[in-house]
Amino acid sequence: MVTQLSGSMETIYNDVVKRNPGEAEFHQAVKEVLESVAPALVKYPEFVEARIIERICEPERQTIFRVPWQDDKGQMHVNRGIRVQFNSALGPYKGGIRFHPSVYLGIIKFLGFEQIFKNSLTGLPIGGGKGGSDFDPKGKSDSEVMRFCQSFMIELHRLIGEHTDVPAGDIGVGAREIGYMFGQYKRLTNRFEAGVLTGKGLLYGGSLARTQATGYGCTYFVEEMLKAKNNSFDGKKVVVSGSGNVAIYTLEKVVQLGGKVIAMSDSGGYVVDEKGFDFGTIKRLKEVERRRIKDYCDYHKHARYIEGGSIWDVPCDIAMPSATQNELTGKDAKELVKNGCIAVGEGANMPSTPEAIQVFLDAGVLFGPAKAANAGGVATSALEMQQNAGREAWEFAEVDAKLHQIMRNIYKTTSEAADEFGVPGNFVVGANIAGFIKVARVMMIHGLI
Ligand code: NDP
Ligand code: 2IT
Repeated sequence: MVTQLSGSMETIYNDVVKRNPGEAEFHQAVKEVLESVAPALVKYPEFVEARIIERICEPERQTIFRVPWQDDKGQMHVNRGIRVQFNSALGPYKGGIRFHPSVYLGIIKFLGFEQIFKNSLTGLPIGGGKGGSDFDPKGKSDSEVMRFCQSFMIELHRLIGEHTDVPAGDIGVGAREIGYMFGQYKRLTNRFEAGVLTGKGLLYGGSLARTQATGYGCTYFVEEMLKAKNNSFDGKKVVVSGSGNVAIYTLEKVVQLGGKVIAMSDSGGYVVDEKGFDFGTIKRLKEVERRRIKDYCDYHKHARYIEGGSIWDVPCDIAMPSATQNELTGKDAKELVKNGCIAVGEGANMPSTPEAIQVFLDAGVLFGPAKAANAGGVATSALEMQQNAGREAWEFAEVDAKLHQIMRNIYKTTSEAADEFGVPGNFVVGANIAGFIKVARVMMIHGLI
């Protein structure tokens, strides 16, 4: 990665920091893209003239709203809802909704900003956006979650639509929440507009393989990186952080490809199972019973739970961070490299700190950045939109085959861009440039908007 910003890029970056005070995650995401795309601006000086970088860093629209709701005891609460509609050059705004107490504007903006380039890489017609709330779904009853989702949608419904903005899930938002939000949207608009949300249940317009798509896609991306080095998942020890949607289906696909997942986590700590995690147990524990990762040890007595600590201390061949932003630090990266890690696939968004990324690149570790590696989720959301538009429901194998092909294409596009711009093997620069150029070209075509 180019670690220094060039003069004009530094001016733009400083301006972004000044205009968006206190939004550290957004600054971090912008900085990485600005560092990466400098060589593309030499090839396309017209982007500089048209102020594409400045325009791309400014969301087209951002909305913050009050979400009042009542708990089961009748007590009233207020949370904050956010939707950032970042860029619609390539299609309707598209990106998930996150419910987590840490959510604030800076997190939603970093996610929305990254989503622009990720969605561009998929090759599908989707712009970039993101939303969320500081609501904490943990420990809430189904009816509390429902009331919250309904209240959230009372505001959100004005902003979204199948041709305008199409939200989906992210941390804390899965099929249950999407169901409640869809029901409320239908009620408020009097329209069964299937394509307004993705990640829907299979009984009312959801796509087979969307639930699996991010984890499967990330594993396919790492498989491509390994294949290019005549290597594979076969016999590899893999550490997957988190134990949510992305982590669960990363586990399933890694096992299918002959690897063994030896550690998984949640925000409380991590479990090590040297024999390899059992997919059935994890799926039941997390998706049905909504329990904690430490409860895995109740079913597999040989496994051990470590409270707190860093999951990256567990020696492995492949690391797949799939929990949250900045969960893998420079120190963690050094530990992974020391223990012989050969590849990293980012299932989460921005899970590695800039220092960690530099350590991996310096050590020649195959590094699949989030924008490329976890794009399978949103790509399959776009496939869900296609099915909804055609009132079709494709077979699991058909969607999975399309997802697999999309991930192969993303790998190819990313690695070719890295080669073309003089940094072979640097998929951070490759993904940022490839994603950026397409959006920038369309922004030029659309004129000054
Ligand atoms: P889930 O809510 O299903 O799972 C999140 C997991 O990460 C949980 O195990 C959770 O632990 C852990 N986690 C969340 N926040 C923190 C934190 N602050 N510190 C430590 N652990 C944390 O979310 P997803 O699996 O959907 O999302 C995981 C990541 O993947 C996110 O970065 C998301 O943006 C990204 N992503 C998701 C896509 C999708 O399709 N769902 C698509 C592309 C990227 P706990 O239960 O203890 O909170
Ligand atoms: O970060 C992401 O790409 C997602 N949370 C999925 C977004 C989507 O619209 O499917």
